[in-house]
Amino acid sequence: MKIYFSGAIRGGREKAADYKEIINFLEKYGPVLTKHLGDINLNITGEDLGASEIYKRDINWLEEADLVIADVSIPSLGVGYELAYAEKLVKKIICLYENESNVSAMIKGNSNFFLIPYANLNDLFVKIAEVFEEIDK
Ligand code: 6IA
Repeated sequence: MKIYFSGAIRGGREKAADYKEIINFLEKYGPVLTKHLGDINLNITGEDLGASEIYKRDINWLEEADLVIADVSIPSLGVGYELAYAEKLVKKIICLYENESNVSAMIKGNSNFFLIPYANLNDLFVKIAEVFEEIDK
């Protein structure tokens, strides 16, 4: 099962270290196509010469993915775009968010997204494992 993990870049890199741990955990279930999201050196001020290439590559990966998992704790235009795109492709979609995050109603109110609120990463990993058990059935 190929997994597309989505998380904020220009939206803010405060959770980059968490993304890295989440990606490592998800790799137990299948290859994660977007491992760079967990790269804490991916710098939001870095020169973005290849925006068009990045866009095409990410859309190809989204099309290839069996499952899209987004951390929506940090509002991000790119993550919202990817979620809407994945929804139109009728992908399985899971949205993760830390309790108390200010998540848009366009995400929280969408019955096509399976929502997983979490208190901390340990709590999240227990919940993700439960969801994968259901997917495997
Ligand atoms: O609006 P955001 O930048 O927060 O959007 C983040 C989402 O868009 C992620 O889930 C990524 O899949 C995608 N995305 C946005 N920018 C990039 C990127 N480099 N590389 C790969 N995926 C991206 C941006 C250039 C860097 C120097 C900041």
